[in-house]
Amino acid sequence: MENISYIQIFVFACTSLLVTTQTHGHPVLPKTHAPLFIFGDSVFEVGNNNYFNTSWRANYLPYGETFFNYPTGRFSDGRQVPDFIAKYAKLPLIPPYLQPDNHEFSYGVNFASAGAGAMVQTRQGVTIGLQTQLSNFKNVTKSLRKKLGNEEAKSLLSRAVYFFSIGSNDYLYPFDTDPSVLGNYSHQEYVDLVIGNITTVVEGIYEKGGRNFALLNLWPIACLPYARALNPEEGACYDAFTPYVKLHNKSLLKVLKKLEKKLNGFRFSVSDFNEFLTQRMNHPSKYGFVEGEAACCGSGVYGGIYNCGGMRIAKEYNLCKNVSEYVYYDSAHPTDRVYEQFAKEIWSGNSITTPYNLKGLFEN
Ligand SMILES: *[C@@H]1O[C@H](CO)[C@@H](O)[C@H](O)[C@H]1NC(C)=O
Ligand SMILES: *[C@@H]1O[C@H](CO)[C@@H](O)[C@H](O)[C@H]1NC(C)=O
Ligand SMILES: *[C@@H]1O[C@H](CO)[C@@H](O)[C@H](O)[C@H]1NC(C)=O
Ligand SMILES: *[C@@H]1O[C@H](CO)[C@@H](O)[C@H](O)[C@H]1NC(C)=O
Ligand SMILES: *[C@@H]1O[C@H](CO)[C@@H](O)[C@H](O)[C@H]1NC(C)=O
Ligand SMILES: CC(=O)N[C@H]1CO[C@H](CO)[C@@H](O)[C@@H]1O
Repeated sequence: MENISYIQIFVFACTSLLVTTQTHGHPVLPKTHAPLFIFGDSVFEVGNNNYFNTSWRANYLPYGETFFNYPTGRFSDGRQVPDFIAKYAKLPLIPPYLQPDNHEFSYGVNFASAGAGAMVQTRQGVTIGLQTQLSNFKNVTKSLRKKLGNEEAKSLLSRAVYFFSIGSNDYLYPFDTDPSVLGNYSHQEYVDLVIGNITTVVEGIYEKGGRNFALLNLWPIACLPYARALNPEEGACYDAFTPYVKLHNKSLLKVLKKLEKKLNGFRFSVSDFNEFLTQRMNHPSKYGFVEGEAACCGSGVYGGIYNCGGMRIAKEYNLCKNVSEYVYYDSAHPTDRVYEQFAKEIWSGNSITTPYNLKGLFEN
């Protein structure tokens, strides 16, 4: 296991070396390549949480079993969506911001942290919230300016794509801890706080020169295996989440259209992760899956108890025989195979992605 990670680091270091020596005639990427900066939660996490004290980690087996062959910290049996998008954009694998040996930011970097929300109080202290991810990004822009000079850094940041998966934890967290918090707000008021905080971060990146933003809308969190287990009526979708998801998805699109009008050069893409997953959950066989609702790895009804790997709640857990048959890997996260289908669709398709697909955002 150790060997594999060293080899990966070595390959990455060599790739960086080749690019920094491109004047010697070995360019790996054209000078005008667009980097990928990644923000968000466990859907996009690639290992930041391995570097601070938190139980919100996936750096133990069986996570990573089908692709990397070791647990990288990704909440998946293999890759995450940004891994596929980086590949399609001909970028190297984008490392986590906190990886200590990484000083190469010109292909982008991944700030995402499992458990994170847009609001500061969402799982504060055990995750890197979105506002802190913005501070970390600002720090990266500083080191890019130092390394490349102001002009080239500015150009790089304006070509870059900023990719977000955020919001679900802002709604899940109060249900985990103290649902009465939500009682003080109407659905729309609470959604407005979440969307307001996402907007602040998008605008903060725009101020630093970012122009191309890709966001996922909220997925059907009411029907996650995890939410089904949370439901007092065990096994049914937890419908208390649904109004938030509907309003969030509506408001997100609205606010991005507003920003497009207000901010010169602002371009965006919203991908309907909700519709994509709902289709696969309801009609798994149509998309090559066998099981759309239960998790491959976990325990209890629908595998909804969040203990894949046996490091949380209870040691005993079940692992399915053939992960390719499953839409959900653990109680709250899809499989590598689902992510690959999704990444392909949002990269070059136009059925669930609007107004640009990811390829369109990269071509600028
Ligand atoms: C990590 O956090 C846990 C839970 O808060 C605490 O019990 C433990 O002492 C911490 N470990 C370190 C090394 O700080
Ligand atoms: C900012 O970036 C520098 C250089 O990459 C790093 O040494 C420092 O720890 C970073 N600071 C924060 C607050 O992340
Ligand atoms: C709801 O609001 C009231 C009045 O502002 C406050 O006292 C209370 O702590 C809030 N409840 C929660 C759970 O946040
Ligand atoms: C962001 O969330 C905080 C609560 O964490 C809230 O007080 C604030 O108003 C929100 N910001 C916006 C712009 O909505
Ligand atoms: C695993 O499931 C996939 C998808 O249903 C199927 O194509 C494959 O043949 C299965 N593999 C095994 C070893 O059964
Ligand atoms: C605009 C958008 O994508 N809306 C979706 C948000 O999620 C709900 C499900 O709760 C879908 O019905 C909407 O299509």
